[in-house]
Amino acid sequence: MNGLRKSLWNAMLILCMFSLFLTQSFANPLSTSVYLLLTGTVNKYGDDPAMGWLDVVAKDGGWAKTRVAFIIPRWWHIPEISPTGIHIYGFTLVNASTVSVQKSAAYIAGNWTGFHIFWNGTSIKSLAQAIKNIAWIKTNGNLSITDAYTVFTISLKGFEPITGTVVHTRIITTEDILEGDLNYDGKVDIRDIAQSAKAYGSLIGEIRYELQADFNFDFFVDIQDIARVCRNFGKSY
Ligand SMILES: [Ca+2]
Ligand SMILES: [Ca+2]
Repeated sequence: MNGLRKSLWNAMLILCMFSLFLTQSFANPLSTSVYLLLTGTVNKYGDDPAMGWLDVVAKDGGWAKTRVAFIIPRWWHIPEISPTGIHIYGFTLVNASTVSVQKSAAYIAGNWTGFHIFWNGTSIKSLAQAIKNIAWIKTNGNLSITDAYTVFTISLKGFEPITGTVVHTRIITTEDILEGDLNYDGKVDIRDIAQSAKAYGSLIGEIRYELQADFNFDFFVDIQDIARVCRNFGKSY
């Protein structure tokens, strides 16, 4: 661990301990609900092979946070279309109209915003530039998770179907869930901080980037994201 990373790590821990101290006495009893926490990998965009992630946190009959981001490295199979570039897509649910979490399937529908950028793949600087110039597109559609939580399809108006495989599912009945539990083990602790620290400073499209760690979905994992892990540090659900 170099000096800078070590100081950063210490700063995060101090911030987390402070958040813990501040929030100790604010327990808020609520009635219980069914929650779904799920991650998946994107395998296809239409007929094209794609690589990426799906991240879902949903409350049955209530709200949902759903994000998907993936790349299409077309040079694999159609070199004449884009010999050196990468297509990057991202979508986030902004307003859920239906959130249904059942025993073996889930369905989430509503309004989404999304983007499609083409990165020429030459440098991180050109990727940062492409992200800066993102034109957000409004759309609507749904995420359908089926077959006992093994596969998913996202159907959005104006786009090809996004399909993939579920990697991890947790369905719990509890009063409330906590933001910042990156590994979905029911507590926000040092492991979650470590996971977000690993992605710290990364940009969407880079190997280290982790969708779950990018809480505000601005395609960077920075101190604002780490602060949101810290907010619930030491708590469990
Ligand atoms: Ca955790
Ligand atoms: Ca972020």
